[in-house]
Amino acid sequence: MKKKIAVLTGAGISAESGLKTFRDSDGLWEGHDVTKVATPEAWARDRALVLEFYNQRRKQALEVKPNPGHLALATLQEFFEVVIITQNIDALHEKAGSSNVLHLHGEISKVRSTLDPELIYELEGWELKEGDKCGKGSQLRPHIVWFGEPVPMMEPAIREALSADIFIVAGTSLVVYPAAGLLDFIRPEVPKFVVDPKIPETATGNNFYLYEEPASTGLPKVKEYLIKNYHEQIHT
Ligand code: BV8
Repeated sequence: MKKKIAVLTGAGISAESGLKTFRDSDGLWEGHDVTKVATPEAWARDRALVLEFYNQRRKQALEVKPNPGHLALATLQEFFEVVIITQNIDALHEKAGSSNVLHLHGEISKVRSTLDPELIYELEGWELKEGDKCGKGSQLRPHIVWFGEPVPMMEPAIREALSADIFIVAGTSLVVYPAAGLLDFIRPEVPKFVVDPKIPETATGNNFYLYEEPASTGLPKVKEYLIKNYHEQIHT
């Protein structure tokens, strides 16, 4: 029976692929505070600005490649059952080969009806425009969880955290809730690993194995450590 690894990732794991993080110095989008643009109020007040914000990010997300951090997590699937719970809206985990990815905050390549939230489409290309409508004739919006909106994937994510034998946190400042609250559902006996050049407050003094370094070097080390210490070699 393969041990189960749950991984919580954030913007930091995509940083070395070229996608900006939210809270590092230059911030995500020059001059705009994400928590002001990624909201239903902004969508109601200035739809063109919000569409442009996501069109720019979608264009970038379509061009970037996974880095050794994403690839190390994909390789772990050969030795363990792995579920990736990501706050990221890019598809770099999937491009790296991870087959069980749960997007807490939505996906940049998807759009949905503003009339019927069940109507979700894969967007062709990078541009969603004013006037692009769903099958029922209402404007399409990014299939993204904005600040102030509920996180429907939190339930399944909690179930995954509760049943994990090993937990890895990589590239997240653990500032955004309820995502960061996932840590409260890890069983006490479960070994926890964190990979981040600036270990987040929540992970210090909370008996994490600390890898104070970027994802591209830290996650391959965690992968090696887990295979050596937690993968039963099936002696044929
Ligand atoms: C909700 C999609 C209620 C958008 C996102 C006051 C206090 C506490 C909470 C709140 C508060 N006021 C409001 C809230 C709630 C709010 C929240 O948490 N706000 C924060 C800002 C305080 N949360 C919400 O609004 C959520 N909804 O609560 O709804 C509700 C319930 C029922 C009914 C109605 C309403 C919704 C939150 C989801 C928002 N959407 N994303 C988009 O992407 O455009 S969140 C956004 O932040 C991204 O998803 C991102 O992933 C996420 C978290 O950021 P991180 O991923 O952690 O990125 P960050 O830059 O912060 O950190 C990067 C880390 O990487 C750093 O640690 C850095 O050191 C590290 N790093 C850098 N380089 C590397 C690296 N690591 C490894 N390798 C490297 N090379």
